[in-house]
Amino acid sequence: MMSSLHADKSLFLLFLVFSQIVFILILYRHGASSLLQGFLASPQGSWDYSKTHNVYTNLSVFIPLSDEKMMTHCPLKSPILVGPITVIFAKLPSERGIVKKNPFVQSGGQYRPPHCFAHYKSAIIIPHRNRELHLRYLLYYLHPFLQRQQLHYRIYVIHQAGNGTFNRAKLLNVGVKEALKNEDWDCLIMHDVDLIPENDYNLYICDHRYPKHMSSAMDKFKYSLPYWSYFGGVSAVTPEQYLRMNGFPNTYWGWGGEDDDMFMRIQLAGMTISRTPLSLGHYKMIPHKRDKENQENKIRFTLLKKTKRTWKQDGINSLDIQLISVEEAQLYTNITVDVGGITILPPEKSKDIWTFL
Ligand code: UD2
Ligand code: MN
Repeated sequence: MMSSLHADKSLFLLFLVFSQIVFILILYRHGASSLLQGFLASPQGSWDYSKTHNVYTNLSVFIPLSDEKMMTHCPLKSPILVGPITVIFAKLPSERGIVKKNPFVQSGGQYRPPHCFAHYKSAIIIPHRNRELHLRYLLYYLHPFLQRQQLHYRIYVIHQAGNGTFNRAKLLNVGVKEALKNEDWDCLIMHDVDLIPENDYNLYICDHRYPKHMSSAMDKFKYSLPYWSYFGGVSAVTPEQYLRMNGFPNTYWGWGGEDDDMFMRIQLAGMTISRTPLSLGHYKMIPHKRDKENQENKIRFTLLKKTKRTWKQDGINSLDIQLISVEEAQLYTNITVDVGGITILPPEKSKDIWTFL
């Protein structure tokens, strides 16, 4: 009897040691925040997108506390997440309508849960020009989406002034710099204006190990990755990760390449990326044509070949812009900036405006 008890005890101890080793290995390989994300994002694995919920579901349960001293931290797992969201682009909501539906959003598009202290502070940074309708849809969907995650957040729209060639990555650099003047954000989320998240378990928080690619499964790519190093669409970096990779390149004018450069500089800075699982990273892109002043960047492959040599000089440490205005609109902070570039009219194609560095 005694010896079998003894054997049981040793077996149990062995089991404990073994499970601890497994736990440490998982932590080492996947990091605490992905464990947390895994814990929060139940049910794990696959999601059923044939059953979806209205994006404004459950928000009325958040009521401000009459006595702020009674306020405690929000629970780690928001109890009102719903999973798949109904995303349709039929009737365009009015700006006033969106404001009415989001009574707790403060001037500048900022929100803090009115009933508890948020665990995370995220800045959403949107490069923008002449996509007002896309912006309206995004604001309609994103505000309630983020509120259900119980985040402290603020939406920044970085508007490129003039009609020179678009420069997405440079606008993102401006957004990060300006956002960090407001608040010590835990997480900086780079967000295309035309991408709508389809699952609110896709948390808008950073992975503290590595920059995180969030739009891993988009309808335009049939909900799969277009290529393994893809980093376009929506991504999240901590301020530390951002500084470590010297921000984003300023030298990509027009469409394409800047996202691959971001991926490359992450590796060059000794990091790698993490990625939201495909079943969770579902996004719909509002269908659109290529914008007139966002011509394909034909020299992007030449630039990418040079990144290894240029990333330490070209980035947040070399950002050169003229800030035109910072305004607090009702649903977002509107930053307008002149990102430079030279605009010339080629003689034979005088209707096309070309910009280059
Ligand atoms: C892809 C990537 C995008 C970026 C781009 C190449 C996806 C979903 N996204 O977008 O992250 O890497 O390729 O540069 O694959 N924008 C304006 N006004 C303009 C032009 C662009 O607001 O005139 C902004 C807007 O936020 C837009 C983003 O820049 O979502 C990317 O431009 P796009 O949507 O024309 O390019 P797309 O869909 O191929
Ligand atoms: Mn797009």
